[in-house]
Amino acid sequence: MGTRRPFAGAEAPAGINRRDFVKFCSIMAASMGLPLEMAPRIAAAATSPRRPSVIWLSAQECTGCTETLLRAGHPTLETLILDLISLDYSETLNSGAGRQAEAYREKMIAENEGKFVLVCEGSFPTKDGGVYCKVGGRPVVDILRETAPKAAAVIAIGSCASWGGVPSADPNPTGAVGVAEILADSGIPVVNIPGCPPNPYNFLSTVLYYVTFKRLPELDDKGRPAFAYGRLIHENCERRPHFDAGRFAERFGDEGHRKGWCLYKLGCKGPETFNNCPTLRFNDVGVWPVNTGHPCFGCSEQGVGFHAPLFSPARPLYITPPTQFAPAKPPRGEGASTLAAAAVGAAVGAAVVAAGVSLRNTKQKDEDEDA
Ligand code: FSX
Ligand code: SF4
Ligand code: F3S
Repeated sequence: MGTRRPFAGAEAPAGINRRDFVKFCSIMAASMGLPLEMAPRIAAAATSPRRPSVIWLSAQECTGCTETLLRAGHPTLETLILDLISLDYSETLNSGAGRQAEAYREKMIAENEGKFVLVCEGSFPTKDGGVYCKVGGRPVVDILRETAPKAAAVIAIGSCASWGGVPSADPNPTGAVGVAEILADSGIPVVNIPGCPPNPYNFLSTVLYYVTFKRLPELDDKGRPAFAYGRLIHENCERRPHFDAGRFAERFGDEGHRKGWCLYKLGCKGPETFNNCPTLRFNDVGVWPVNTGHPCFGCSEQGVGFHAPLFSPARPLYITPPTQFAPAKPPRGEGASTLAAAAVGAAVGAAVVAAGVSLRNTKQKDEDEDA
């Protein structure tokens, strides 16, 4: 009797070869923290002809979130997104416009009530009755309020939709807030996928999880999928050994910067930002802000990106042991002195952080006293 192949029956979507598809589903299972045995279930769900209807609302944003999904360097992503869901309304991608598009949105919502996924991109203005962002002549915030209760799930994509993002930066002239704040009294749960833009794979994994298991993934206390936002950037950063050894770039272009040392003193917010950028990376070529030489500015963290000054020291939330270590065996000739320096350096790193925190606290105290 022959054994059934685990991926039997799950044909790869058109345009993707089967080997790539099987590999992709295995990577997705791993990135969601699931055992590899789940990969065939994910493959079956991803290729099911029953695709969830998605209504995609756009409010105050730059369209970067849509762009990051659809202009991905790897064709698999775009193909899978559009194969996985039935995108029934999206202002960026609609072929119709005006009254025709609005009428189609209402029709799709009525036909799929209780079953569609509402994806929101951008922040929602609340000042002056929400007049600062209108769609079809109506404040988009009103469209959100009437649509969300009819959806099966609500996903806020990007930092703008999660907690206001760019449009909510001081002085926040439109009273921009995220979806969860608008729906706070409704009891409707909102999944936040923050980032400006977010990593498209974090969105794809969340949707894949939903279509595979018919429920939302585990969320943290800020509504983010725990599998993607469970760790501080600082915990997985490849520059972390330099932080622990007390080696910091002091200025852009100085020797430390050129040598790839830690960017903490240039304002890196990795120690207070939860995201998987160092492990997932972007654009299929392994880049992320810190490995291009730019400090993380906390684009995905509530109250950090677009709110904290760019070059001010981060408030390290906690100091954990690094997940990546400097080589235990020092390079030839450096011997014990390197290890001793590393031990001293770890203390230096902690001291620098403590100094940064106390600097911040003093500054805050001064501001409080001035207020
Ligand atoms: Fe905001 Fe997304 Fe940044 Fe832009 O739409 S999260 S400004 S990448 O586009 O909402
Ligand atoms: Fe990496 Fe920034 Fe942490 Fe330095 S402070 S180790 S650059 S995340
Ligand atoms: Fe944003 Fe920082 Fe990642 S700036 S993209 S959260 S490294």
